[in-house]
Amino acid sequence: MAYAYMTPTGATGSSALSGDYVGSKAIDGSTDSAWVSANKDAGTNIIFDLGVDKLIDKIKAYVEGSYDPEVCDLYLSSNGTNYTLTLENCTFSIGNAWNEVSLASPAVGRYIKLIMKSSLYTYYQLAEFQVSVTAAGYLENGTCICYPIALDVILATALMKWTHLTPANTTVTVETAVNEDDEAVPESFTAQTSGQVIASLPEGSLAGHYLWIKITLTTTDGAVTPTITRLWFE
Ligand SMILES: [Ca+2]
Repeated sequence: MAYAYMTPTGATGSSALSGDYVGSKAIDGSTDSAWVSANKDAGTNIIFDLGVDKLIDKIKAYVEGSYDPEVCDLYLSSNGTNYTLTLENCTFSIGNAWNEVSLASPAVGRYIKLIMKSSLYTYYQLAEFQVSVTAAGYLENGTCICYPIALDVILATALMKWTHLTPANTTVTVETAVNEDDEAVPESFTAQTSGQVIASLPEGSLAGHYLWIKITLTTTDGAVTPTITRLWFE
């Protein structure tokens, strides 16, 4: 999983002290130029555009020492309209140096809105802003639990099999559970091996018992996901 810092492709401040301090000054590659807001009015913000959705794990900002510490809330959006509060009280506490701030966990967004909350100076300021990203594709681990299947003698003796595709940094886990309630998801599942009989079979009669299958797809790479291509009994 390769995260790398990128400079956003666009930056728009909700206000600017003058034409010399517009939002784009925060992404022009120079720490000598900066976005500076016209005031410290509530809601003052700067919105960065990454061009496309990215999986974001960190940001870093360069602020002047006289503004340090500068505190803001970080919001993410994929469409530029609906924003989600992702990190509260994001603090840039090192003036005249890069401040790196990690998100609690990687999150997806194209637009990053920083709503400024406090600074030591009369205005808000950002000299440069970068975002640590990787491709946004398959973002989270996922679990699917199938609708329960009524157990019978044939199912109990059949071999449970599946085929899957697991690119690097991905895994597929299949587990089974058996209970006597076709509406209550079992609390615990047992690891299942392809080509084996159902691992979680109870002792004795199978009448009134139900089989549940839980599949977990795991990826630590934002760009690829594993796939279950087929699952069957024979
Ligand atoms: Ca700059």
